[in-house]
Amino acid sequence: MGYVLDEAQKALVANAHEFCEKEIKPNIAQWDRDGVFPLESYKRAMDLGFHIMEIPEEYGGLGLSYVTVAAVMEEFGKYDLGYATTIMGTTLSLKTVLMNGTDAQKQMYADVIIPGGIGAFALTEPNAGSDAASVKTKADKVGDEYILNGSKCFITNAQFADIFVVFASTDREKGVKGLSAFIVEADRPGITIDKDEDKMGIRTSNTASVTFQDVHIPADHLLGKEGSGFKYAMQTLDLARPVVGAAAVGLAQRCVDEAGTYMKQRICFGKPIARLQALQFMLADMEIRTETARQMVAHCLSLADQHIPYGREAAIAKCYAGDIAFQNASDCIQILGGYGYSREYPVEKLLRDAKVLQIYEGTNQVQRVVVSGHVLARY
Ligand code: COS
Repeated sequence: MGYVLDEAQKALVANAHEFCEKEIKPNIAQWDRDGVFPLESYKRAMDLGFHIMEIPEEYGGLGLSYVTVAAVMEEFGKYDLGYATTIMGTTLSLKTVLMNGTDAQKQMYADVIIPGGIGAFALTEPNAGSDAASVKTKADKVGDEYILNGSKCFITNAQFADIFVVFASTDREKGVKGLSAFIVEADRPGITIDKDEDKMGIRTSNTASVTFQDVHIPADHLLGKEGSGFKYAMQTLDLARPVVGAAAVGLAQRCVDEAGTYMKQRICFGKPIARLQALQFMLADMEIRTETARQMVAHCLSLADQHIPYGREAAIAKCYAGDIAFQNASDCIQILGGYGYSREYPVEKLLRDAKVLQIYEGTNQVQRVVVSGHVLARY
C-alpha cells in the first residue's frame, strides 16, 4: 500500500512480514517488559540481510532502492519500533560512510556490517542534541593519527556496536566548520560504554552513552574532508529521517489494525462498536493520516532514489509520520478504552514507543525549523 512495488519488492516485504510474525510477535511483550535487546533474534534478521539493503552490490550488499527499504521498515515498525530502530541505527551510521567515504572506507565498513556487525552513529552529546553544531568531542591530529576525547549520549546500539561513525571537532576555533566525521572501531582502547538508558518505549533498542579517552584512530579513518562533518551529519539525517518516517507509518498502521479488529469484536449497546459512527470517524481519520504519511515517505524516498533534492520532504515526512503515529496510538487506546490502557493489551506499548518518533533523529520542532527554512528561502 502506498508504494508501487514490483514482484521482487513485494516478496521482500512478505519475507519481512513472515520474519516479524515468527520472531517478534511471540516475544515482544516479554522483551518490552524486561527491556531485552534481542541479540540472537537480531542476528537471524541479519542472516536474511535486512541490515544491508542499502549497501551497494559492489561492496557486497543488496543495493536496494530507498523506496524498497522504506516498505520493509514499515513492516518492522508495525511489529516493534525498537527492533526497527536497531536496524536503522546501523544503517544511519552506514549512510554517512556510503555518502562520504572512499571506496576503501565503504568496503571496510561493509565488511564489518555484512557478516552481522552492528553500527552506531555518534553525534549527540549532553550539550549537543538539537544544537548538533555544539559538539565538544575533539579529535587532535598527531602524526598519522587522530586522538579522540569526549563523550556522547543517547547513542542507539552503543553497547552492542562493532563500529561507530563519530563526529568530533578537529578545530575548536572554527565551531560548526571545525567538525569532522570518523570511522571508529568499537574495540579501540579508551572506549567505554557508560550508561544504558532505561527508556519508556522502544525497549528492545539499546541506547547508551560512550566515552572516548585518548582513543587513537588512524588518519585514514577520517571521512571526507576535515571541517565538513556537520554537513555530512545533516545530509545523513536528511536521508535517514524518511526511513524513520516509514517505521512510524508501520506503527500508525498497526494502530489502525488493532482498533479496526477490536471494533468488530467488541459489543456495546447490543451491537459491535464498529457500528458507532463516532468511532468509525476516528478510525477513518487514523487511516487518512496513515495513508497520507505513507505517501509522503514514499514520495520523499523516490526523490532520493532519483538523486533529486529531498531535504524539505524528509523533514515533512519524518515530522508528520511521527506526529500521526503518536496521535493514532492515543486514539487506538481511546477506542479500546480500559483495555487499551491495560498492559494486558499491546496498544499502550504503541503509545510509549511512538513518543520517541517526535524526539529522535531530530525533534519534530527541529523538523519544523528545517521546513520553515525551506519555505522562507522562497521569499
Ligand atoms: N545538508 C547539507 N548542509 C546543511 C544541511 C543539510 N541538510 N543543513 C545545514 N547545512 C549546512 C548549512 O548550509 C551551513 O553551512 P554553510 O554555512 O556553509 O551554508 C551549516 O550546515 C550550518 O547550518 P545551520 O546554520 O542551518 O545550522 P544550525 O546550527 O542552525 O542547525 C539544525 C540546524 C537545528 C537543523 C541542525 O542542528 C539539526 O538538524 N539538529 C538536530 C540534530 C539531530 O537530528 N539530532 C538527532 C541525533 S542524531 S540520531
